[in-house]
Amino acid sequence: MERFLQGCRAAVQHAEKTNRQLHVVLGNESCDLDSAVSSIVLAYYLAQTSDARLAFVPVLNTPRSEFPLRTECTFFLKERGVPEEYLVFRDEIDLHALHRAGLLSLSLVDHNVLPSGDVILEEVVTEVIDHRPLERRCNPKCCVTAELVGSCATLVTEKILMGASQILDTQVASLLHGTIVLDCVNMAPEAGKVTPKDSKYITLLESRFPDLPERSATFELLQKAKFDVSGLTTEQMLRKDLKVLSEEDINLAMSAIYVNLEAFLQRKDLHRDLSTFCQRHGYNVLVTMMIAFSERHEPFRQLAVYSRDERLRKSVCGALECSENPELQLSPLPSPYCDLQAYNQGNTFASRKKVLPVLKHLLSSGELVSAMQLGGAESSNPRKEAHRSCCSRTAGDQLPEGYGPLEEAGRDLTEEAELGCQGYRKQPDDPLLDEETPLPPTPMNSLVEGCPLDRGLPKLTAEAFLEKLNQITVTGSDASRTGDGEL
Ligand SMILES: [Mn+2]
Repeated sequence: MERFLQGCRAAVQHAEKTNRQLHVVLGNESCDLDSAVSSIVLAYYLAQTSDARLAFVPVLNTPRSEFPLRTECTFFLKERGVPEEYLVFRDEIDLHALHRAGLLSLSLVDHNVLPSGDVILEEVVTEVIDHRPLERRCNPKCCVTAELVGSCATLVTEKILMGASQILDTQVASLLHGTIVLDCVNMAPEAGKVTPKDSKYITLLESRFPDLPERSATFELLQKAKFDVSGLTTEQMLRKDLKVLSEEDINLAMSAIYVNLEAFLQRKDLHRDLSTFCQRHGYNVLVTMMIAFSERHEPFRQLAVYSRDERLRKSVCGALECSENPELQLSPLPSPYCDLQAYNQGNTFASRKKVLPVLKHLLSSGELVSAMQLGGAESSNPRKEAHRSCCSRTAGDQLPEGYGPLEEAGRDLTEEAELGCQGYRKQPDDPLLDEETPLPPTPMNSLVEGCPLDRGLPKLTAEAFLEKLNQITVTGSDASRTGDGEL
């Protein structure tokens, strides 16, 4: 596998010089574990079973700099001996230039429609393997495998076992195995993800490779890695699970973080990082919800409201303190910074999903806008002016769909409709996008505006997933207990 991946990097570097045809296996832009493993393993399989004149290259469909946010991917690939430095990321290969040079063909895995920026590449797609509902037009030149199973890795496993099962070794089998276990929530039927085909192929893998790590242990480790933000910078931590509400010139960001407030406040250079983060992205207020677990594995929540603008901060704090639906039962906690207000949230059931509408309501009431205007009228502080012009720049919705920094990427029409908030944006490539749906959706930015699915896709977040896990715990399922215990 290592040698194969090294060869891929070389093939990409020399493609235009050598005029060698590249066949790229591309996952979806969320670059979750399913996409990453499906593209690596399928390319590996194709390289060993197809025309040697072609170079088969797995491409992880995210810039390399974004990859650390996919903590379950970085953890699992490292654990299974796939060196990150050998992988090819989307910003390391110019697919459009290769296409123009007539050197490109594509397999799509874990998605079946290219995002708007890549639509031109559709004419060289020769194969699709996906486990979402098909949204693509029929093209006789393209071979489509689409089945609504729990994991795309199941379909890749099937293809290999049917085609050339001898290429499977323990490493390749364990990559597929772990991915299926994670996507199918440890094969627990209560979670509603696993299908008979997933079970069939995971059992087949286990019978051929009896030394594979045990399912539950793998699931626990992956689940833990997914929420493990300890290796991330503060900026990455804040971006990993972020929602942004906008109204006029005001951008209010709310981030969910799986550490406790104490650990968060103790992070090195936290105050500088918060300030830089808000300035860089034009956020006037940043609300952070910390979710952690007590020794008895009970979840608890804490809130931090950060803003350099005192009026805005006080408005937001006031709205949260006075909220009746839901009542948050906030009690102030000591904070080392005067522009950061910290709280313990007594009502542990009020998830971020429930707190967001409170903030949205505050935004649409115009209170924040007038608070900011008042502030602006009083001072002509150049720093504030710089901050404000930065805000209006990023507040615009005219960004090219699916491009630019994460928090500026395409808008999630589902949540926007749900919250009724104009300007509400969500990352289309939320690493946890897949978690809750019975059928995994195509990445948001693949959806054309006005598509019937725009409003129909369920809302998915790490928290919603957590809530679901907690619910399952009540019914006493094994799978959920492991998940819950680890979080
Ligand atoms: Mn998938």
